[in-house]
This record gives sequence, structure tokens and C-alpha cells, in this order.
Amino acid sequence: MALQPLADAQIEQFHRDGYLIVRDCVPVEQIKRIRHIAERDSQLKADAKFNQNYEDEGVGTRLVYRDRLDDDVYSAYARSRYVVDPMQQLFGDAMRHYYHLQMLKDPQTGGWQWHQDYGYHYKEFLYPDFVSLMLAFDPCTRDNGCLRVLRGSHRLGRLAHRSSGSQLIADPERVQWAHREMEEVHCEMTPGSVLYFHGNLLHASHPNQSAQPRWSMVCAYVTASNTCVLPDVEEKLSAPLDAWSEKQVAATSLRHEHCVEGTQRADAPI
Ligand SMILES: O=C(O)CCC(=O)C(=O)O
Repeated sequence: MALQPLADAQIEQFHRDGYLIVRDCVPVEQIKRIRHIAERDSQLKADAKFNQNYEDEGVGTRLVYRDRLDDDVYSAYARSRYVVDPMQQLFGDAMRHYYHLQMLKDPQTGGWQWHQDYGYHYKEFLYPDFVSLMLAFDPCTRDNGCLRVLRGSHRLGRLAHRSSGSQLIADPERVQWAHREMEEVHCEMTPGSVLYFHGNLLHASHPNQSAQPRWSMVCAYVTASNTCVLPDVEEKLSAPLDAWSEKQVAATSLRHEHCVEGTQRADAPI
């Protein structure tokens, strides 16, 4: 399948609304394979942490944070042409990988209060040229806690954030003001779809109160021209990405699958 460049209208939409959903960005058979690997991946299970995103109430959410591109299926997609080419078009610049998160939003877990990702990462970067993407592994619906965004809220700039449970949340009073003027959108997505959202876009999600899991991967990037102001973070950022081809991604994916199924050693050459 040839990779489709974004249309001008999609680029305009991203800059106007602060987000863009690209449907079927990664072919669904490949998503099934990532999901299959993730379910059997004992390392992923071992690395998963439980975040309690609310002060007094609310369920926790399980996630895995990784700030390096490794030789595994998750990193392969985070650096792949499937997701990197559209971002380069959106920002007109090369991109550097910062981190990726596996969101293991199982039934009766999850939920995030309103925040901006640059609200978290302002300390590290001089400019808000920061973008996150969510790659859906499962259907993301209202019932299982899809991402909710406030359309156009990236234009507010970075809001003050404070701690609440294990989260940083945007100033609730400003969020209330924003709600009066901006439309709240539930970003429902099919597996393989990608939601790109600007670092200053306000977003949140409800807990997953359905019987269906909502696993996804959230990856964060900065533009190559952004300035990192913390040397230990600079050292962890990837070089400007030379995005992986479909062939490179498929090879890593297959090897990782064999590895979790116990049919190949982890360090065997591709
Ligand atoms: O996965 C979710 O429900 C929310 C994720 C999120 O808000 C984030 O990664 O910044």
C-alpha cells in the first residue's frame, strides 16, 4: 500500500483545530500483529506502571513509558514513515523522538484530567513545537474512554499546570473558560488510525467503563529546530528521524513476534 501524503486541507485543519485524525494510517493487519505481540510481551508487562490520575477518586491507569528508540516493534512504528512523514508535513521540519507510551487502558481503568502535553514538557523545550500522536491498537470509542480534545485550544498557549494525583492538570478555571468557547470532540478511531495533537492542545479522557480494552500508543516528538534546554534530555532525544520504510518495520515486527512466541532469540539478527 503506497503511503498517502497529507492533503493541504488536512494540514490546514491541524493548524486550525490543533489536531488531526488520519484514518487507516497503519494497515489493520499490522496493528493486529502489534496487539498480538503486546499481549504476549512479558517485558511490557514487567515495565507497566499504575498511574493514579485523580487525587481522591477515580480508577488508575496502566502504562509503559520509554524514552529511547529500541529494537522492538513499538519503536519501529514510532520511527516509521507511516507516522513520521505526516508529522514532517505538518511542521515542515524533521522530527526528533522524545518518548513513547503504551496505554494499556483495560476495562475499568484509565481516565486523564485536562492537560496539555507541553504543559508537562515546557521545562525541557524552548518552543511549543511539540506534537503527540495516538496510534489506536483497539477501537477507541466513547464507551471505552477515547481521547477528548477541545478544538482550537492550542491557540491558548501553554496554561499553568499543577499536580493532581500522579498527573499534572491544566488550571481548572482556564479549562472552564475554554469549555465555554470551544467544542469538545470525542476522538473515536478504528485500529490503525492516528490522532496527531499539538503540544498545547487541551485533552483528557474518561475511564474505560466498558468491557472492551482500549490499548494504544502515544508518541511524542519535537521539531529538529526546537531548542532543548536540559542537557540530560537533549542526550536522550533521537537524532532528526530518518524514517523507517515499511520493509524495515515489517522485519522488526516479525522478529519481535518470533521473540515473544519463544521461537527466536531476542538478539538474533533480522
Ligand atoms: O490515553 C489516554 O486516555 C490519555 C493519554 C494522554 O492524555 C496523554 O498521553 O497525554
